[in-house]
Amino acid sequence: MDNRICEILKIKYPIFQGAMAWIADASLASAVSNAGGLGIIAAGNAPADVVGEEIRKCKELTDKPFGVNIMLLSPFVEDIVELVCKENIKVVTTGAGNPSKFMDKFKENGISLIPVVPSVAQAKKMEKIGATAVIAEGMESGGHIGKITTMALVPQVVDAVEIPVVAAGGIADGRGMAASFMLGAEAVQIGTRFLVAHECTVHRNYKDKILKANDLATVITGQITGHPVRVLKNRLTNAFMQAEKEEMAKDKPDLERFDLLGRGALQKSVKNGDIDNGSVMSGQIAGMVNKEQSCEEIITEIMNGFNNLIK
Ligand code: TUI
Repeated sequence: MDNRICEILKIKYPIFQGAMAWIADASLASAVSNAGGLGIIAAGNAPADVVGEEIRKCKELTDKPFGVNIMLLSPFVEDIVELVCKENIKVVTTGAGNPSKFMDKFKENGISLIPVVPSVAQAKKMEKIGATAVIAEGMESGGHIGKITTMALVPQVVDAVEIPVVAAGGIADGRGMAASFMLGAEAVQIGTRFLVAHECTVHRNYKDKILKANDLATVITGQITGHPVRVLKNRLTNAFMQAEKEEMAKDKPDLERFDLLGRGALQKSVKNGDIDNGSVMSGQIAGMVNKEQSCEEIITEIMNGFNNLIK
């Protein structure tokens, strides 16, 4: 395949695995990389020793390229930047903020930076500081999201920058990938479909909730805190929505209330399987994700669908 992303990153297929915090570990990332995509270990909010262990495991499980995602709101962000340099990681994606202050460090260490951008302005900024590519992530995605849809964001970012654009948000099969390429993207990032991969170590209950979800199953919480997050509806989101309604009606909203509600919520669902009181992050495409497969089967199916459509 004649593709800038594949050439630069030395991967077979232009498919990135979404960096899902607490979920995207060595098991998932190595399986995606072994299948020809780009596996990505999510640092999330984890300390450097935990992430370091996953990186070392991943190196044992694959000899193919893989990346690390740095979640810029993490309290350990500086340590994670040091870690990726020390571990000789070749590609870093970032999310939930502006990675500019780490760019010199990435350049010194020969790391390709591919940040998630939620807007055209942010994409231009990233190109200017020397990003290798950008991930234009629409608000169909699970987790922390921007304000624009993939359909509207991708072509505007493609027109605004020369570097390759990776489309993310609402993509789970060959049709979504082909549509993204029609918008000018040169790769896609897929999260939700990989949640139910055999190699994904997320709790059984989380997988079942994704498999059962329909098109209307997600909701956005946390608008009031400035960190909107797309999750599957459950008892926690009902409590969150109720609290948002109450606090919005006040002159001085109590934002600490949301900190308390959200604290540890992702680990609850991912690790303990508490999908009622935990945060079950998922993209809007969950309604279409209804079978469990290996990463290799997922990638082969997506590429076959894509190639047939492009032909
Ligand atoms: O980062 C994500 N998705 C995530 S991170 C995450 S962990 C978390 N949990 C609770 C609250 C917050 C985070 C779960 N899902 N996607 C990439 C993404 N990046 N979406 C939006 C952005 C973004 C937003 C603002 C990127 C850059 C940006 O720039 C603002 C600035 O500082 O200039």
